[in-house]
Amino acid sequence: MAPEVVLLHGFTGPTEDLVAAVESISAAASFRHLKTPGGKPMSAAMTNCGALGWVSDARGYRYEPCDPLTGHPWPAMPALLRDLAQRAAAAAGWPGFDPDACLVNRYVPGARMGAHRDADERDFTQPIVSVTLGAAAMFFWYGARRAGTPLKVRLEPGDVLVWGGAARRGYHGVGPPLVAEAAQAGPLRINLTFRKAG
Ligand SMILES: O=C(O)CCC(=O)C(=O)O
Ligand SMILES: [Mn+2]
Repeated sequence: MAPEVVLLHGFTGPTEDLVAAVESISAAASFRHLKTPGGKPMSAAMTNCGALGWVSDARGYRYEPCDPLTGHPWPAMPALLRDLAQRAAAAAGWPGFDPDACLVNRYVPGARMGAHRDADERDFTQPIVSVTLGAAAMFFWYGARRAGTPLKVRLEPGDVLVWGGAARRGYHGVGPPLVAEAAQAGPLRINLTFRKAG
């Protein structure tokens, strides 16, 4: 898509088992609408699995080992998901990826994520691996600056997008689920992003 931003079209194969894994994660750590440090609720609902989970509240953005809603550790990262992330990273040119965090975003019709960069992790030598399930959406890649006309790509369920190296801190965002075209999959889009956070 851009230097060091690699689209692996259809990489996951059938997605039913991945969706079932997400359901087991959200049964233990439910989807919630986090607030930005400024107090605005985010339109995507989210949860986490893995040793660390990303949270946002009035104290800022950070990773936490426990779910603030329950006080319990985040659900473990299912082997199916970890393995998928490792294979995708290797296929995109980053062998040896060992994610310790997986953010799970859920987008209902109209929900989106504005331009931002993933910058709360410690290790920027490791890539981001992003998996689309459910419905398709347009993904926007801005690159080094949050300005100008982004590159656009339509992410289909089963697609995996990997970015790393000089692109690791690139600005990106995503539009709402493409509902009209998602009759088969239902209107929800689920996105998994795997990171080496700690
Ligand atoms: O849903 C997406 O495709 C992007 C999600 C994302 O950028 C994030 O969780 O930081
Ligand atoms: Mn992001």
